[in-house]
Amino acid sequence: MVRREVYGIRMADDASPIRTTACDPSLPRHDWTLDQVEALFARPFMELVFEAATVHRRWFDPSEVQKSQLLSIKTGGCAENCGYCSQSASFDTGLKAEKLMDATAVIAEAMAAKAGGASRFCMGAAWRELKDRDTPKLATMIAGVKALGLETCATLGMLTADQAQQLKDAGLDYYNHNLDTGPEYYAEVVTTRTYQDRLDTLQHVRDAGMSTCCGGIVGMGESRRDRAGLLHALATLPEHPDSLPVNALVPVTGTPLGERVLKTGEIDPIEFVRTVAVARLVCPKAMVRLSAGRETMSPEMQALCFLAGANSIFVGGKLLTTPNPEQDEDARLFALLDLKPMQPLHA
Ligand code: SAM
Ligand code: DTB
Ligand code: SF4
Repeated sequence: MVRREVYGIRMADDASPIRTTACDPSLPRHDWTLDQVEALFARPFMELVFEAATVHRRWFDPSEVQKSQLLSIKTGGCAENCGYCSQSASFDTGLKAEKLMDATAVIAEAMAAKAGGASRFCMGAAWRELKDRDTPKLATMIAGVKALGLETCATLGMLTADQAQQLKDAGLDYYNHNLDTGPEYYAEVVTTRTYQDRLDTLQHVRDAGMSTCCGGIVGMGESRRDRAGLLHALATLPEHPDSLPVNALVPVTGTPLGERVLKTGEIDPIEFVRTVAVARLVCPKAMVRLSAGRETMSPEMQALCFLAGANSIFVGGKLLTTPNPEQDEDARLFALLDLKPMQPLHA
């Protein structure tokens, strides 16, 4: 029987579950099996990075990296118990809760972000779900940020179908809602909402015609199978995420998962790069964002991530509540690696 190799997985020509796209492994597929995704993780590292870099080049200019900037518009006091999060009211992390910012202050921050070189502005709120009473204020913020010529993104917890439509009508381009980890490990991370709750909000976002930003966190004590489970869940969504953030856990004192990692040590950096590479392979057209955790990554590590297919970062000295490399540091990184900022698609 004639056999061929796709990402090193030997396939029988006519019995292959991936036969429809096997001729061109850079084409998006939605029929990945968990075993296939795990097999990608097990590829020899150099092959994996080469394959991811090859697919990256099929869809993107590898010298371009998108810059997004985050702002916490409502900090702390969150009703969810995500075991990694500084903002959960369930853990004593020393963070002071603040109320929702005024639209004018948010728009001023967006202006500064644009002046600093960001092309997308993401507004984050420590909410379990959006409350209808806050929607008008958010609509004003979103419209104001959009009017600056920035792509708009928000992450506000769970949404109903109506709320998603209202945000879209206000000018919201992207909605961030992460699956965080694979379905098997999910209950170790959060118990106040289900995987299905997250999937439902993502469906409302897609139905409203917004682009999705959906990814997860690596280094929370999960297994490689769990990381494959996350990427399998993302790659088998009805539509692949438009943006796929890969966060490295920022260990926060006082959070259960942060405390555990502070004791046991962080994930092997090469395993993190593997996760970025597999994300690029299974969601080839997504913007793969090297998200939280860059503060402690060396330039060499970040270069490997860009080589493995990451093409987006958060810029500015702060993520939501934790530090991020300052502008001048990223300017040096871009110069060192001959990278240039990507122009916005939606603005
Ligand atoms: N409350 C909303 C929600 O959870 O969807 C929006 C804000 S929440 C902080 C956005 C995402 O940030 C989370 O889904 C998680 O993936 C990421 N995140 C939060 N804390 C983190 C940490 N300590 N390290 C890495 N990623 C983190
Ligand atoms: C995402 O995946 N990462 C960002 C954004 N989406 C909202 C948030 C990272 C937060 C890191 C921890 C903090 O600063 O509180
Ligand atoms: Fe709340 Fe979001 Fe933090 Fe979870 S990740 S505790 S939902 S702010």
